[in-house]
Amino acid sequence: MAANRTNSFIQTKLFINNEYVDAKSSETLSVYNPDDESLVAEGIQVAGEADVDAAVDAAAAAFKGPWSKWTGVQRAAVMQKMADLIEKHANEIAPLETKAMGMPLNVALFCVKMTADIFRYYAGWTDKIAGEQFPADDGVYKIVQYEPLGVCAGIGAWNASTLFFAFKTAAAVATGNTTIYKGSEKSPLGVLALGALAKEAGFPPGVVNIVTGDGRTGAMLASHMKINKISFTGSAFAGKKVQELSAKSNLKRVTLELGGKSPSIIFEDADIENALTHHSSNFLFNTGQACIASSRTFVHESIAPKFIEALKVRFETASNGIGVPMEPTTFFGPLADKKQFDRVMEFLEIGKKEAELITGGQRKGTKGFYVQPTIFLNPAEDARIYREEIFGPVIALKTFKTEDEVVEMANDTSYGLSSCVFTTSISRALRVASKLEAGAVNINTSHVFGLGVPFGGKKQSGLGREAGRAGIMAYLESKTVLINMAV
Ligand code: TXE
Repeated sequence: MAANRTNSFIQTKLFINNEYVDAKSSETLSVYNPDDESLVAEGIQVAGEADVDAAVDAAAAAFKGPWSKWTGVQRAAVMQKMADLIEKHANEIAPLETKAMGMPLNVALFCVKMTADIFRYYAGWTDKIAGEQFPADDGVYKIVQYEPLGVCAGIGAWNASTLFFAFKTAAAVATGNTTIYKGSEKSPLGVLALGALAKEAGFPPGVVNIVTGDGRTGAMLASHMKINKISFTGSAFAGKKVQELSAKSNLKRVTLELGGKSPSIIFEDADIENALTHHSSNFLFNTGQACIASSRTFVHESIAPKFIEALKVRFETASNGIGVPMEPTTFFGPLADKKQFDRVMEFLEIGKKEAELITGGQRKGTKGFYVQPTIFLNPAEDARIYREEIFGPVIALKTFKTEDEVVEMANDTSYGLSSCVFTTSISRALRVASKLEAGAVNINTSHVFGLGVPFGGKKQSGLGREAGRAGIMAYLESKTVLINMAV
Protein backbone atom coordinates (compact mmCIF):
# COMPACT_ATOMS: atom_id res chain seq x y z
CA MET A 1 0.00 0.00 0.00
CA ALA A 2 3.09 2.19 -0.14
CA ALA A 3 1.73 4.13 -3.06
CA ASN A 4 -1.22 5.36 -0.99
CA ARG A 5 0.93 7.10 1.57
CA THR A 6 2.11 9.87 -0.74
CA ASN A 7 -0.95 12.01 -0.22
CA SER A 8 -3.16 12.07 2.89
CA PHE A 9 -6.06 12.94 0.60
CA ILE A 10 -5.93 9.52 -1.07
CA GLN A 11 -8.98 7.59 0.07
CA THR A 12 -9.61 3.97 -0.95
CA LYS A 13 -12.87 3.24 0.85
CA LEU A 14 -16.47 4.17 0.05
CA PHE A 15 -17.92 7.38 1.47
CA ILE A 16 -21.34 6.59 2.96
CA ASN A 17 -23.19 8.48 5.72
CA ASN A 18 -20.28 10.93 6.09
CA GLU A 19 -17.77 8.14 6.83
CA TYR A 20 -15.18 6.28 4.74
CA VAL A 21 -16.30 2.69 5.19
CA ASP A 22 -15.03 -0.66 3.95
CA ALA A 23 -16.95 -2.07 1.01
CA LYS A 24 -18.86 -5.28 1.61
CA SER A 25 -17.60 -6.46 -1.76
CA SER A 26 -14.04 -7.76 -1.73
CA GLU A 27 -13.16 -6.35 -5.15
CA THR A 28 -10.57 -3.61 -5.40
CA LEU A 29 -8.97 -1.67 -8.23
CA SER A 30 -5.65 0.07 -8.74
CA VAL A 31 -4.81 3.31 -10.50
CA TYR A 32 -1.66 3.78 -12.55
CA ASN A 33 0.00 7.00 -13.70
CA PRO A 34 -0.30 7.33 -17.51
CA ASP A 35 2.97 9.26 -17.56
CA ASP A 36 5.05 6.22 -16.62
CA GLU A 37 2.57 3.46 -15.72
CA SER A 38 3.73 3.62 -12.08
CA LEU A 39 1.29 2.64 -9.33
CA VAL A 40 -0.59 5.62 -7.90
CA ALA A 41 -2.89 3.81 -5.51
CA GLU A 42 -4.08 0.26 -4.99
CA GLY A 43 -6.72 -1.47 -2.93
CA ILE A 44 -9.34 1.07 -3.96
CA GLN A 45 -12.52 -0.60 -2.86
CA VAL A 46 -15.28 -1.34 -5.38
CA ALA A 47 -18.94 -1.03 -4.43
CA GLY A 48 -21.07 -4.14 -4.96
CA GLU A 49 -24.86 -4.50 -4.71
CA ALA A 50 -24.89 -4.43 -0.90
CA ASP A 51 -22.73 -1.32 -0.86
CA VAL A 52 -24.95 0.49 -3.36
CA ASP A 53 -27.96 -0.50 -1.24
CA ALA A 54 -26.24 0.90 1.86
CA ALA A 55 -25.52 4.19 0.09
CA VAL A 56 -29.10 4.42 -1.19
CA ASP A 57 -30.48 3.66 2.28
CA ALA A 58 -28.28 6.41 3.77
CA ALA A 59 -29.43 8.88 1.11
CA ALA A 60 -33.08 7.91 1.59
CA ALA A 61 -32.85 8.28 5.40
CA ALA A 62 -31.21 11.70 5.03
CA PHE A 63 -33.87 12.82 2.57
CA LYS A 64 -36.71 11.71 4.86
CA GLY A 65 -34.88 13.03 7.90
CA PRO A 66 -33.09 16.29 8.67
CA TRP A 67 -32.09 17.33 5.14
CA SER A 68 -35.63 17.88 3.90
CA LYS A 69 -36.18 20.34 6.77
CA TRP A 70 -33.18 22.49 5.88
CA THR A 71 -34.04 25.89 4.42
CA GLY A 72 -32.60 27.14 1.15
CA VAL A 73 -30.44 29.58 3.08
CA GLN A 74 -29.02 26.74 5.20
CA ARG A 75 -28.29 24.65 2.08
CA ALA A 76 -26.58 27.62 0.49
CA ALA A 77 -24.33 28.10 3.51
CA VAL A 78 -23.07 24.50 3.51
CA MET A 79 -22.53 24.63 -0.26
CA GLN A 80 -20.53 27.85 0.03
CA LYS A 81 -18.43 26.21 2.75
CA MET A 82 -17.90 23.21 0.45
CA ALA A 83 -16.68 25.55 -2.28
CA ASP A 84 -14.28 27.24 0.14
CA LEU A 85 -12.88 23.87 1.26
CA ILE A 86 -12.42 22.65 -2.33
CA GLU A 87 -10.45 25.80 -3.11
CA LYS A 88 -8.48 25.56 0.12
CA HIS A 89 -7.39 22.01 -0.72
CA ALA A 90 -6.96 22.43 -4.48
CA ASN A 91 -3.25 21.64 -4.20
CA GLU A 92 -4.03 18.29 -2.60
CA ILE A 93 -6.94 17.39 -4.90
CA ALA A 94 -5.57 18.43 -8.31
CA PRO A 95 -2.53 16.07 -8.17
CA LEU A 96 -4.91 13.16 -7.63
CA GLU A 97 -6.37 13.86 -11.06
CA THR A 98 -2.99 14.48 -12.66
CA LYS A 99 -1.54 11.23 -11.35
CA ALA A 100 -4.61 9.17 -12.21
CA MET A 101 -5.38 10.35 -15.75
CA GLY A 102 -2.48 12.57 -16.81
CA MET A 103 -4.28 15.92 -16.79
CA PRO A 104 -1.50 18.55 -16.61
CA LEU A 105 -1.37 19.99 -13.09
CA ASN A 106 -2.20 23.53 -14.21
CA VAL A 107 -5.26 22.17 -16.05
CA ALA A 108 -6.27 20.09 -13.02
CA LEU A 109 -6.00 23.15 -10.76
CA PHE A 110 -8.22 25.05 -13.20
CA CYS A 111 -10.79 22.23 -13.04
CA VAL A 112 -10.72 22.10 -9.23
CA LYS A 113 -11.27 25.87 -9.08
CA MET A 114 -14.24 25.46 -11.47
CA THR A 115 -15.54 22.66 -9.23
CA ALA A 116 -15.74 25.17 -6.38
CA ASP A 117 -17.38 27.72 -8.68
CA ILE A 118 -20.10 25.22 -9.58
CA PHE A 119 -20.99 24.74 -5.91
CA ARG A 120 -21.09 28.54 -5.51
CA TYR A 121 -23.23 28.95 -8.59
CA TYR A 122 -25.81 26.40 -7.50
CA ALA A 123 -25.74 27.70 -3.90
CA GLY A 124 -27.24 30.85 -5.38
CA TRP A 125 -30.31 28.94 -6.50
CA THR A 126 -31.28 27.26 -3.19
CA ASP A 127 -33.84 29.88 -2.12
CA LYS A 128 -34.90 31.11 -5.57
CA ILE A 129 -37.05 28.26 -6.89
CA ALA A 130 -40.32 30.13 -7.25
CA GLY A 131 -43.60 28.42 -7.97
CA GLU A 132 -46.51 29.84 -9.98
CA GLN A 133 -50.12 30.79 -9.23
CA PHE A 134 -52.99 31.01 -11.72
CA PRO A 135 -56.24 32.99 -11.11
CA ALA A 136 -59.39 31.07 -10.25
CA ASP A 137 -61.18 32.44 -13.34
CA ASP A 138 -62.82 29.07 -13.78
CA GLY A 139 -63.56 28.70 -10.06
CA VAL A 140 -60.38 26.74 -9.41
CA TYR A 141 -57.37 28.44 -7.79
CA LYS A 142 -54.18 26.92 -9.19
CA ILE A 143 -50.77 26.71 -7.63
CA VAL A 144 -47.70 25.10 -9.23
CA GLN A 145 -44.93 24.18 -6.82
CA TYR A 146 -41.53 22.55 -7.50
CA GLU A 147 -40.39 19.67 -5.34
CA PRO A 148 -37.11 17.69 -5.05
CA LEU A 149 -36.99 14.17 -6.51
CA GLY A 150 -35.45 12.47 -3.45
CA VAL A 151 -32.50 10.09 -3.87
CA CYS A 152 -30.48 10.97 -6.97
CA ALA A 153 -27.42 9.29 -8.49
CA GLY A 154 -24.61 10.67 -10.59
CA ILE A 155 -22.08 8.85 -12.78
CA GLY A 156 -19.11 10.66 -14.26
CA ALA A 157 -16.24 10.14 -16.63
CA TRP A 158 -12.51 10.64 -16.10
CA ASN A 159 -11.67 13.61 -18.25
CA ALA A 160 -12.86 16.18 -15.68
CA SER A 161 -13.78 14.03 -12.69
CA THR A 162 -14.41 16.67 -10.01
CA LEU A 163 -16.32 18.88 -12.48
CA PHE A 164 -18.74 16.08 -13.30
CA PHE A 165 -19.14 15.42 -9.55
CA ALA A 166 -20.02 19.09 -8.99
CA PHE A 167 -22.39 19.46 -11.93
CA LYS A 168 -24.41 16.53 -10.59
CA THR A 169 -24.03 16.75 -6.82
CA ALA A 170 -24.30 20.53 -6.38
CA ALA A 171 -27.48 20.79 -8.44
CA ALA A 172 -29.00 17.86 -6.56
CA VAL A 173 -28.29 19.13 -3.05
CA ALA A 174 -29.15 22.75 -3.93
CA THR A 175 -32.70 21.58 -4.60
CA GLY A 176 -32.94 19.51 -1.42
CA ASN A 177 -32.20 16.08 -2.91
CA THR A 178 -29.65 13.58 -1.61
CA THR A 179 -27.06 11.90 -3.78
CA ILE A 180 -24.86 8.91 -4.51
CA TYR A 181 -22.04 9.67 -6.94
CA LYS A 182 -19.79 7.22 -8.81
CA GLY A 183 -16.68 8.61 -10.45
CA SER A 184 -14.79 6.86 -13.21
CA GLU A 185 -12.72 3.81 -12.31
CA LYS A 186 -9.89 5.52 -14.17
CA SER A 187 -9.79 8.54 -11.81
CA PRO A 188 -11.67 7.82 -8.57
CA LEU A 189 -9.28 9.57 -6.19
CA GLY A 190 -10.11 13.26 -6.63
CA VAL A 191 -13.82 12.57 -6.25
CA LEU A 192 -13.38 10.30 -3.22
CA ALA A 193 -11.35 13.03 -1.50
CA LEU A 194 -14.34 15.38 -1.75
CA GLY A 195 -16.30 13.20 0.67
CA ALA A 196 -14.29 14.40 3.66
CA LEU A 197 -14.82 18.01 2.55
CA ALA A 198 -18.59 17.46 2.34
CA LYS A 199 -18.55 16.26 5.94
CA GLU A 200 -16.35 19.16 7.07
CA ALA A 201 -18.59 21.62 5.21
CA GLY A 202 -21.49 20.46 7.35
CA PHE A 203 -23.64 18.32 5.08
CA PRO A 204 -25.65 15.95 7.30
CA PRO A 205 -24.79 12.23 7.03
CA GLY A 206 -26.24 10.56 3.96
CA VAL A 207 -26.74 13.70 1.86
CA VAL A 208 -23.56 13.21 -0.19
CA ASN A 209 -22.38 9.62 -0.76
CA ILE A 210 -19.51 8.53 -3.03
CA VAL A 211 -18.87 5.03 -4.33
CA THR A 212 -16.27 3.62 -6.70
CA GLY A 213 -16.56 0.98 -9.38
CA ASP A 214 -16.76 0.44 -13.12
CA GLY A 215 -19.74 0.04 -15.39
CA ARG A 216 -21.11 -2.77 -13.25
CA THR A 217 -21.50 -0.44 -10.25
CA GLY A 218 -22.89 2.18 -12.61
CA ALA A 219 -25.48 -0.32 -13.82
CA MET A 220 -26.48 -1.03 -10.20
CA LEU A 221 -27.22 2.67 -9.74
CA ALA A 222 -29.11 2.92 -13.03
CA SER A 223 -31.31 -0.04 -12.16
CA HIS A 224 -31.85 0.72 -8.46
CA MET A 225 -35.55 0.91 -7.56
CA LYS A 226 -35.06 3.52 -4.83
CA ILE A 227 -33.07 6.00 -6.93
CA ASN A 228 -35.45 8.50 -8.54
CA LYS A 229 -33.03 10.26 -10.89
CA ILE A 230 -29.69 9.54 -12.51
CA SER A 231 -27.39 11.93 -14.33
CA PHE A 232 -24.64 10.43 -16.51
CA THR A 233 -21.58 11.81 -18.30
CA GLY A 234 -19.68 9.46 -20.55
CA SER A 235 -19.87 7.65 -23.85
CA ALA A 236 -23.01 7.43 -25.92
CA PHE A 237 -22.73 3.66 -25.68
CA ALA A 238 -22.82 3.60 -21.88
CA GLY A 239 -25.32 6.44 -21.73
CA LYS A 240 -27.83 4.40 -23.71
CA LYS A 241 -27.33 1.50 -21.29
CA VAL A 242 -28.07 3.85 -18.40
CA GLN A 243 -31.25 5.05 -20.04
CA GLU A 244 -32.30 1.47 -20.83
CA LEU A 245 -31.82 0.33 -17.21
CA SER A 246 -33.51 3.46 -15.88
CA ALA A 247 -36.59 2.70 -17.97
CA LYS A 248 -36.65 -1.00 -17.17
CA SER A 249 -36.31 -0.40 -13.42
CA ASN A 250 -38.48 2.43 -12.07
CA LEU A 251 -38.47 4.93 -14.94
CA LYS A 252 -36.10 7.15 -12.99
CA ARG A 253 -35.51 10.56 -14.48
CA VAL A 254 -32.40 10.66 -16.71
CA THR A 255 -29.96 13.33 -17.80
CA LEU A 256 -27.27 12.28 -20.29
CA GLU A 257 -24.14 14.26 -21.20
CA LEU A 258 -22.49 12.18 -23.89
CA GLY A 259 -19.83 12.40 -26.57
CA GLY A 260 -19.43 14.63 -29.53
CA LYS A 261 -17.76 15.04 -32.91
CA SER A 262 -18.13 18.78 -32.92
CA PRO A 263 -17.69 20.80 -36.10
CA SER A 264 -15.76 24.03 -36.38
CA ILE A 265 -16.13 26.22 -39.46
CA ILE A 266 -13.47 28.73 -40.51
CA PHE A 267 -14.71 31.15 -43.14
CA GLU A 268 -12.45 33.05 -45.50
CA ASP A 269 -12.89 36.29 -43.51
CA ALA A 270 -12.00 34.76 -40.14
CA ASP A 271 -9.32 36.22 -37.87
CA ILE A 272 -6.72 33.59 -38.73
CA GLU A 273 -4.54 34.03 -35.64
CA ASN A 274 -7.60 33.61 -33.41
CA ALA A 275 -8.75 30.56 -35.37
CA LEU A 276 -5.27 29.01 -35.16
CA THR A 277 -5.21 29.44 -31.38
CA HIS A 278 -8.60 27.82 -30.97
CA HIS A 279 -7.69 24.91 -33.22
CA SER A 280 -4.36 24.25 -31.56
CA SER A 281 -3.86 25.08 -27.87
CA ASN A 282 -7.61 25.21 -27.14
CA PHE A 283 -8.34 22.04 -29.08
CA LEU A 284 -5.39 20.27 -27.44
CA PHE A 285 -6.63 21.27 -23.95
CA ASN A 286 -6.65 18.11 -21.79
CA THR A 287 -4.90 16.36 -24.71
CA GLY A 288 -8.03 16.59 -26.80
CA GLN A 289 -9.98 14.56 -24.23
CA ALA A 290 -12.92 16.92 -24.05
CA CYS A 291 -16.46 16.16 -25.10
CA ILE A 292 -16.78 19.63 -26.68
CA ALA A 293 -13.51 19.40 -28.65
CA SER A 294 -13.97 20.54 -32.25
CA SER A 295 -12.50 17.45 -33.84
CA ARG A 296 -14.05 18.09 -37.29
CA THR A 297 -12.69 21.31 -38.76
CA PHE A 298 -13.90 22.89 -41.99
CA VAL A 299 -11.71 25.54 -43.65
CA HIS A 300 -12.74 27.63 -46.65
CA GLU A 301 -10.71 26.49 -49.65
CA SER A 302 -9.37 30.00 -50.32
CA ILE A 303 -7.47 30.11 -46.99
CA ALA A 304 -6.89 26.38 -46.51
CA PRO A 305 -3.25 26.04 -47.69
CA LYS A 306 -2.06 28.90 -45.48
CA PHE A 307 -4.18 27.84 -42.51
CA ILE A 308 -3.17 24.18 -42.69
CA GLU A 309 0.54 25.04 -42.92
CA ALA A 310 0.27 27.35 -39.91
CA LEU A 311 -1.77 24.81 -37.92
CA LYS A 312 0.84 22.14 -38.67
CA VAL A 313 3.48 24.36 -37.10
CA ARG A 314 1.27 24.95 -34.04
CA PHE A 315 0.68 21.20 -33.62
CA GLU A 316 4.40 20.44 -33.90
CA THR A 317 5.17 23.15 -31.37
CA ALA A 318 2.55 21.61 -29.05
CA SER A 319 4.14 18.22 -29.59
CA ASN A 320 7.43 19.64 -28.41
CA GLY A 321 5.54 21.05 -25.39
CA ILE A 322 4.52 17.58 -24.23
CA GLY A 323 5.80 17.06 -20.74
CA VAL A 324 5.41 15.31 -17.43
CA PRO A 325 1.91 16.30 -16.28
CA MET A 326 3.03 17.09 -12.72
CA GLU A 327 5.36 19.82 -14.00
CA PRO A 328 3.58 23.18 -13.57
CA THR A 329 4.75 24.33 -16.99
CA THR A 330 3.35 21.30 -18.81
CA PHE A 331 0.51 22.13 -21.13
CA PHE A 332 -0.01 18.84 -22.84
CA GLY A 333 0.15 15.42 -21.19
CA PRO A 334 -0.52 11.75 -21.87
CA LEU A 335 -3.84 10.11 -22.62
CA ALA A 336 -5.76 8.81 -19.62
CA ASP A 337 -4.76 5.16 -19.69
CA LYS A 338 -3.77 2.22 -21.88
CA LYS A 339 -7.36 1.71 -23.10
CA GLN A 340 -7.55 5.30 -24.37
CA PHE A 341 -4.00 5.13 -25.74
CA ASP A 342 -4.71 1.94 -27.69
CA ARG A 343 -8.00 3.43 -28.94
CA VAL A 344 -6.34 6.59 -30.25
CA MET A 345 -3.36 4.70 -31.71
CA GLU A 346 -5.79 2.45 -33.59
CA PHE A 347 -7.56 5.52 -34.99
CA LEU A 348 -4.20 6.96 -36.12
CA GLU A 349 -3.52 3.81 -38.16
CA ILE A 350 -7.06 3.86 -39.54
CA GLY A 351 -6.70 7.55 -40.39
CA LYS A 352 -3.54 6.97 -42.43
CA LYS A 353 -5.66 4.83 -44.77
CA GLU A 354 -8.61 7.25 -44.82
CA ALA A 355 -6.99 10.66 -45.28
CA GLU A 356 -3.80 12.60 -45.89
CA LEU A 357 -1.61 12.79 -42.77
CA ILE A 358 -0.43 16.40 -42.33
CA THR A 359 1.44 15.97 -39.05
CA GLY A 360 1.69 13.56 -36.11
CA GLY A 361 0.29 10.07 -36.40
CA GLN A 362 2.71 8.37 -34.00
CA ARG A 363 3.26 7.60 -30.34
CA LYS A 364 5.28 10.36 -28.66
CA GLY A 365 8.36 8.96 -26.93
CA THR A 366 8.74 5.42 -25.64
CA LYS A 367 7.15 5.56 -22.18
CA GLY A 368 3.71 6.46 -20.96
CA PHE A 369 0.61 7.01 -23.04
CA TYR A 370 1.76 10.02 -25.08
CA VAL A 371 0.56 10.62 -28.63
CA GLN A 372 1.68 13.21 -31.18
CA PRO A 373 -0.95 15.89 -31.95
CA THR A 374 -2.25 14.82 -35.34
CA ILE A 375 -3.97 16.47 -38.32
CA PHE A 376 -5.69 14.45 -41.04
CA LEU A 377 -6.81 16.22 -44.22
CA ASN A 378 -9.90 15.52 -46.32
CA PRO A 379 -11.14 12.15 -45.07
CA ALA A 380 -14.03 10.69 -47.02
CA GLU A 381 -17.56 11.28 -45.71
CA ASP A 382 -17.74 7.72 -44.40
CA ALA A 383 -14.28 7.68 -42.86
CA ARG A 384 -14.16 6.43 -39.27
CA ILE A 385 -11.90 9.28 -38.20
CA TYR A 386 -14.59 11.64 -39.54
CA ARG A 387 -17.56 9.86 -38.00
CA GLU A 388 -16.41 8.54 -34.64
CA GLU A 389 -15.36 10.31 -31.45
CA ILE A 390 -11.64 9.61 -31.12
CA PHE A 391 -11.18 11.51 -27.85
CA GLY A 392 -7.55 12.41 -28.38
CA PRO A 393 -5.37 15.08 -29.99
CA VAL A 394 -6.59 14.26 -33.51
CA ILE A 395 -8.31 16.69 -35.89
CA ALA A 396 -10.07 15.66 -39.13
CA LEU A 397 -9.91 18.71 -41.40
CA LYS A 398 -11.88 19.28 -44.62
CA THR A 399 -12.05 22.21 -47.06
CA PHE A 400 -15.32 23.72 -48.34
CA LYS A 401 -16.56 26.17 -50.99
CA THR A 402 -19.94 27.54 -49.88
CA GLU A 403 -21.82 28.32 -46.68
CA ASP A 404 -24.68 25.95 -47.53
CA GLU A 405 -22.28 23.12 -48.28
CA VAL A 406 -20.37 23.49 -45.01
CA VAL A 407 -23.49 23.75 -42.84
CA GLU A 408 -24.71 20.50 -44.37
CA MET A 409 -21.37 18.81 -43.71
CA ALA A 410 -21.20 20.19 -40.15
CA ASN A 411 -24.64 18.78 -39.34
CA ASP A 412 -23.93 15.42 -40.95
CA THR A 413 -23.16 13.61 -37.67
CA SER A 414 -25.08 11.55 -35.11
CA TYR A 415 -23.81 13.92 -32.42
CA GLY A 416 -24.88 17.49 -31.65
CA LEU A 417 -22.95 18.73 -28.63
CA SER A 418 -20.97 21.83 -29.59
CA SER A 419 -19.84 23.78 -32.65
CA CYS A 420 -17.71 26.78 -33.61
CA VAL A 421 -17.96 29.45 -36.30
CA PHE A 422 -15.04 31.73 -37.15
CA THR A 423 -15.97 34.78 -39.22
CA THR A 424 -15.93 38.56 -38.87
CA SER A 425 -19.47 38.83 -40.27
CA ILE A 426 -21.90 38.83 -37.35
CA SER A 427 -24.84 38.29 -39.70
CA ARG A 428 -23.16 35.22 -41.19
CA ALA A 429 -22.24 33.98 -37.71
CA LEU A 430 -25.83 34.26 -36.51
CA ARG A 431 -27.22 32.86 -39.77
CA VAL A 432 -24.99 29.80 -39.53
CA ALA A 433 -25.54 29.47 -35.77
CA SER A 434 -29.29 29.22 -36.34
CA LYS A 435 -28.74 26.28 -38.72
CA LEU A 436 -26.19 24.26 -36.74
CA GLU A 437 -27.65 21.21 -34.93
CA ALA A 438 -25.74 21.58 -31.67
CA GLY A 439 -26.42 22.42 -28.04
CA ALA A 440 -23.89 25.25 -28.25
CA VAL A 441 -22.43 27.46 -30.98
CA ASN A 442 -19.17 29.25 -30.18
CA ILE A 443 -18.58 32.30 -32.37
CA ASN A 444 -14.88 33.18 -32.77
CA THR A 445 -14.12 31.13 -29.67
CA SER A 446 -14.22 27.52 -28.36
CA HIS A 447 -14.29 25.48 -25.17
CA VAL A 448 -16.42 28.09 -23.39
CA PHE A 449 -18.33 26.93 -20.33
CA GLY A 450 -20.84 29.28 -18.76
CA LEU A 451 -22.25 28.09 -15.44
CA GLY A 452 -25.29 30.30 -15.87
CA VAL A 453 -26.29 28.84 -19.24
CA PRO A 454 -27.50 25.34 -20.10
CA PHE A 455 -24.91 22.80 -21.30
CA GLY A 456 -25.84 19.69 -23.23
CA GLY A 457 -26.27 18.10 -26.61
CA LYS A 458 -28.80 17.50 -29.33
CA LYS A 459 -29.21 14.16 -31.11
CA GLN A 460 -26.98 11.42 -29.62
CA SER A 461 -24.88 13.85 -27.58
CA GLY A 462 -27.28 13.75 -24.71
CA LEU A 463 -30.63 14.19 -23.05
CA GLY A 464 -31.43 17.25 -20.99
CA ARG A 465 -29.09 19.97 -19.78
CA GLU A 466 -26.73 20.79 -16.91
CA ALA A 467 -25.88 24.26 -15.54
CA GLY A 468 -28.06 27.32 -15.69
CA ARG A 469 -31.73 27.27 -14.76
CA ALA A 470 -32.24 24.14 -16.85
CA GLY A 471 -29.65 22.35 -14.73
CA ILE A 472 -31.43 23.15 -11.50
CA MET A 473 -34.92 22.35 -12.80
CA ALA A 474 -33.67 18.88 -13.81
CA TYR A 475 -33.62 18.05 -10.08
CA LEU A 476 -37.17 19.24 -9.40
CA GLU A 477 -40.62 18.18 -10.48
CA SER A 478 -43.73 20.30 -10.59
CA LYS A 479 -46.85 19.60 -8.56
CA THR A 480 -50.08 21.38 -9.43
CA VAL A 481 -52.44 22.15 -6.54
CA LEU A 482 -56.05 22.88 -7.54
CA ILE A 483 -58.43 24.51 -5.06
CA ASN A 484 -62.19 24.58 -5.54
CA MET A 485 -63.13 28.16 -4.68
CA ALA A 486 -66.85 27.37 -4.51
CA VAL A 487 -66.64 25.65 -1.09
O1 TXE B 1 -16.38 5.96 -21.11
P1 TXE B 1 -17.54 5.19 -20.40
P2 TXE B 1 -14.84 5.63 -21.09
C1 TXE B 1 -16.21 8.73 -24.73
C2 TXE B 1 -14.89 8.89 -25.41
C3 TXE B 1 -14.09 7.78 -24.79
C4 TXE B 1 -15.11 6.68 -24.69
C5 TXE B 1 -14.75 5.65 -23.67
O2 TXE B 1 -15.04 8.65 -26.79
O3 TXE B 1 -13.03 7.40 -25.63
O4 TXE B 1 -16.29 7.35 -24.29
O5 TXE B 1 -14.40 6.31 -22.44
C6 TXE B 1 -19.50 4.34 -16.37
N1 TXE B 1 -23.81 1.58 -16.93
N2 TXE B 1 -16.30 9.61 -23.60
O6 TXE B 1 -14.54 4.17 -21.18
O7 TXE B 1 -17.40 3.71 -20.52
C7 TXE B 1 -18.01 4.21 -16.15
O8 TXE B 1 -17.72 3.42 -15.02
C8 TXE B 1 -23.52 2.59 -16.08
C9 TXE B 1 -16.79 10.95 -23.81
O9 TXE B 1 -14.30 6.36 -19.90
O10 TXE B 1 -18.77 5.84 -20.90
C10 TXE B 1 -17.61 5.66 -15.97
O11 TXE B 1 -17.87 6.09 -14.66
N3 TXE B 1 -22.32 3.22 -16.04
C11 TXE B 1 -17.27 11.56 -22.53
C12 TXE B 1 -18.53 6.40 -16.95
O12 TXE B 1 -19.62 5.51 -17.18
C13 TXE B 1 -21.38 2.83 -16.93
C14 TXE B 1 -16.28 11.40 -21.42
C15 TXE B 1 -17.86 6.73 -18.29
O13 TXE B 1 -17.36 5.54 -18.82
C16 TXE B 1 -21.60 1.78 -17.85
C17 TXE B 1 -15.86 10.03 -21.31
C18 TXE B 1 -22.88 1.15 -17.83
N4 TXE B 1 -23.17 0.15 -18.68
C19 TXE B 1 -15.84 9.18 -22.40
N5 TXE B 1 -20.46 1.62 -18.58
C20 TXE B 1 -17.56 13.04 -22.66
N6 TXE B 1 -18.75 13.37 -23.15
O14 TXE B 1 -16.73 13.86 -22.30
C21 TXE B 1 -19.57 2.51 -18.12
N7 TXE B 1 -20.11 3.24 -17.13
